[in-house]
Amino acid sequence: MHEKKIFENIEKEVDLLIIYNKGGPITDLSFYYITGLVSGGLFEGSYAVVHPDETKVITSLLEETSAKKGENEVYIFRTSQEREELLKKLVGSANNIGLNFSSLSLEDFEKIKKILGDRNYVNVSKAIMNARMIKDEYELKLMKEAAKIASEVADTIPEHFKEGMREYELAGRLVYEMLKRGAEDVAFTSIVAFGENTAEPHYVPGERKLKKGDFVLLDFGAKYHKYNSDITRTYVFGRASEQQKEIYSIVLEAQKLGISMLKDGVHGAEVDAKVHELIDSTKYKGRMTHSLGHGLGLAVHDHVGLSRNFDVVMREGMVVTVEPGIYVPGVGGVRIEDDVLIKKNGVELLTSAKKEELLEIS
Ligand SMILES: [Mn+2]
Repeated sequence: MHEKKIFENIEKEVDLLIIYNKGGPITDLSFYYITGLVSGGLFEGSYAVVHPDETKVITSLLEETSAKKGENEVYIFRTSQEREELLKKLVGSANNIGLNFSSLSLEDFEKIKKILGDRNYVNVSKAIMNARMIKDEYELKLMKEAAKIASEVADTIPEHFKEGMREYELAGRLVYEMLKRGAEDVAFTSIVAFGENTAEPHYVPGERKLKKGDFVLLDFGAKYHKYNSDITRTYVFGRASEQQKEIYSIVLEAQKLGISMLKDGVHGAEVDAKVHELIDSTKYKGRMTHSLGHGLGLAVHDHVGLSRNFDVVMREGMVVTVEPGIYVPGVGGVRIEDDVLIKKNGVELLTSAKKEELLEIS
């Protein structure tokens, strides 16, 4: 589906690409990207043989129906020997073979070499990622749906806050509410933190019970046709203290600053630095302990986004998260996260849940 775009990004001489999708835990998401097979099917142990103008898929009998829903030529194998023969046949005499070494194990590379013999193997992972970073209309349609599901859940989930409920209980509700709205899966393990636990940016939900005056931090996302959304909202159960309101308003201001700076051509590192500067100018200096955001797409952390450690120039069609936070150990933390599409002169917000004031849920 994106063959031409990928080949345009390849700098060396390459005749064709072989994408091998072993399946969990070494799933190659680029297999779905290139074949466009995003609406069902796992395609474990499948190959895509990619030319600038077409892709051929080698997959097993059990994926036949799913594979034939796509626009690729499909070849079915019944045994691993048949799979090897098909690969050999479809590759033919091509000598310069592009491989995606960011998602190919050494073992599977050795296997390909054994099947095809001595040829010129070229790493094309960067070219694939450069193509994946710029989303097209079809991808954006799926990402907008994933974002819409997450936004609706963020707006309605407070109805389910109950004194004494445990974090994992609310996490279960989050998952249910996303799937109920058409998500095929969650994008990642949801972060549900109450009270002092909100100070841990990557907290995993546990037994902590909800009590009055707690911060409630929810970081979650929906997966829709293999594309992800990622949203964070922070609420207070009961009445908010002055300090809670203060932290929230600084984080909101920081997020607005970040979003207002983003457009085609801007350096991600600069945006991240400015947002950290704002937070460091308050009494919460040093309390934003992570980068401002990451690229989003088929992977939740698709590519580097807004980070001082690795600069990425924003380009029209990129989708990044903007998620500043302040974390005070022993007290709690606030993070506000939205997914934004970079445009020529600004951004379009994909997530839309309310955030203008700290919601006090009673
Ligand atoms: Mn995120």
